[in-house]
Amino acid sequence: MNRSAELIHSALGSFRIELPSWGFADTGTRFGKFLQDSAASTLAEKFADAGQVHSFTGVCPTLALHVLWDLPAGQDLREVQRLSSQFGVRPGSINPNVFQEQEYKHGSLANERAEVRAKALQHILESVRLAKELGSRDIAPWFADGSNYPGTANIRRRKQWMVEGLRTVHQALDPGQRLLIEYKPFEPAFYHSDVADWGMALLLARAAGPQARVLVDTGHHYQAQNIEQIVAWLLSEDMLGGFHFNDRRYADDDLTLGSIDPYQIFRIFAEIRHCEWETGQRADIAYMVDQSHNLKNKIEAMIQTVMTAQQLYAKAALIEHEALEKARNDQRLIDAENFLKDAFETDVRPLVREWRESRGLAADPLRAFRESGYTQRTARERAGRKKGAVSSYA
Ligand code: RM4
Ligand code: MN
Ligand code: MN
Repeated sequence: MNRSAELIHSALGSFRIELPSWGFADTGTRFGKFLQDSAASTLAEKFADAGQVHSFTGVCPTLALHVLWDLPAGQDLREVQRLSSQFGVRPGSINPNVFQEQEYKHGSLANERAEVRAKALQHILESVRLAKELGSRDIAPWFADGSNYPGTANIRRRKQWMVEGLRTVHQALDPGQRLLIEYKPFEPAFYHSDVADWGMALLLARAAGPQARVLVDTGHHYQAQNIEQIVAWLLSEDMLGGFHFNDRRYADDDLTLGSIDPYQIFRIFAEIRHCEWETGQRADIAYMVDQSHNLKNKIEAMIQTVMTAQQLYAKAALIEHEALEKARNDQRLIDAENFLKDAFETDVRPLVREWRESRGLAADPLRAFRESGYTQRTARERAGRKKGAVSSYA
């Protein structure tokens, strides 16, 4: 095997990507949903669809679950375990939902009303319990908390409530578990968001306790923000817990990873790989997709995303770190930059295909999935049942 093949095989060998259960259901924009006959509407269907992505790509062994949508009160967890073994996909991160119910109009853990804060806290604690029972490591809350008009919120007081809530959640964690704190600058709140950026998430994670980390959703940044610098800083603070992968043109668009700016994702991977090269250790980062495909076939879009992530990760694996570091130290700017560009511009697809074949996987997972006829079959089986029954954010 030549050096490039070795680098790519070893990088892809340990690169796993979690899938979001909500990416298989009918979701939409705030203007409406476009329904697909083959979309999943039950937890069993979501596990089945995720199982398809995993069986064709071989790298997606876990499924992120949203508590309200997937694990409503009374859900028999043995049934979840049964689906998990039937479809070969384990429950992944547990995502509390403290943004959908009426009470959360003015926020959850940062709400002015003690009874709403208590309700949100109970829900997140229940999520921790579910995670323990399902053997999930990460609890990943995202907070819609914020306000729409200047002067209407005591920002410092709300920050303190957020700290108090997260500390209590942290106390409930088992030793191996982690609390991942996701940030987002705006939407649904349009004046201030209580957890608006990585600095706020970092401070909250630090205040919560040693098992808390920051979660970076690639779509949750302002235009032109240097996400790889954020990643580098979080890595250097040992505070990067995980990613939600997607792409964006304008805001939190949930477009397919790499569809708009593949170099951005590559640069993120380049920072991670460089840090791993320096420390000689794999960074403990949970990679996950957070995309809802309103127009594309959901399973195909998920496979396309996984293939894109693998290609960009494989490109980053080709970076010559030692030579790059030397060029940096010698201030040879063009050489240093070209170490990135050369890796990025390499067509890694033949080597990625070769890696798949060496694992007994389909060389082209998208094509293999299409040829399986799964979409046509599920469209027939699932069409006609009550649509829109599944709750979602659309
Ligand atoms: C948010 C955020 C969360 C996701 C919700 C549905 O914008 O990305 O991770 O759980 O959407
Ligand atoms: Mn997200
Ligand atoms: Mn989002």
